[in-house]
Amino acid sequence: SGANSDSRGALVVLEGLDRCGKTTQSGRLLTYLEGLGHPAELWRFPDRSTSVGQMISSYLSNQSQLDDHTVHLLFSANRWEKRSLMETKLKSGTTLIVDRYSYSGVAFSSAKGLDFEWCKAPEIGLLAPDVVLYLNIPPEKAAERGGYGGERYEKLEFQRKVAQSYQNLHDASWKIIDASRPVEDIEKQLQEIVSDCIKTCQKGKPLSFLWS
Ligand code: Z5A
Repeated sequence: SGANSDSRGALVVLEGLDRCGKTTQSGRLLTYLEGLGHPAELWRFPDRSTSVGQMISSYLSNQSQLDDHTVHLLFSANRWEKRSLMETKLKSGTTLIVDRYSYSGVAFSSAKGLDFEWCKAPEIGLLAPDVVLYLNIPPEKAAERGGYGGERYEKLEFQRKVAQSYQNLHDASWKIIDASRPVEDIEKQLQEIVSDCIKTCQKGKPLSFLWS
């Protein structure tokens, strides 16, 4: 199936509230794809390994204070610094499973009260995901899972606002997944969706850009 010269890997994004299960499911998806012999990598944003990522990390763990607009632009810059590598990987046939992306950027910052369109603007021109797997869970239920840690956004009232902001971001690339179910049920559903998505990309579906 790699015969098509426009064949490429898929850009698969997982989104959702804190504790919705993204980390669990993205790891399982990677294992699944590796088992099929399909080239795949697991990425996550923020990517705390870069210097921009370290500024974000220190902010999230309450070790530094930053203006809300500033931190929004840092999160965006953290995606821009990975953009060309992302394109290279996809074009070389590697599927990227990405734990959080631009939707987190807009959902969390607009939940703080920043203007929605202002929040979307710095994301324009980043690669658009082929599919967004939104792990849907009531904020109360997510909070029950092992409890929240000490990071800045891990508070129930704030997560409720984030859930509302996410609602304004749904588009045709989104699949709403019931994330309250057992891990294995969700895993199975994601495998089916991602397999279909990969096939479409192997057939030469062109890359597209946010916000399309
Ligand atoms: N942020 C932002 O503001 N702007 C941006 O542009 C970006 C991010 C990219 C850090 O993200 C913060 O940055 C984040 C958004 C903001 N703040 N919040 N909230 P992060 O990625 O470092 O942190 P996180 O996304 O919140 O990760 P997490 O806490 O690791 O949650 P998770 O990955 O969704 O869940 P999990 O680790 O897979 O599962 C949580 C627990 O539930 C764990 O004990 C599991 O065993 C359990 N679990 C998982 N699935 C199930 C099911 N199905 N049933 C029962 N229990 C389950």
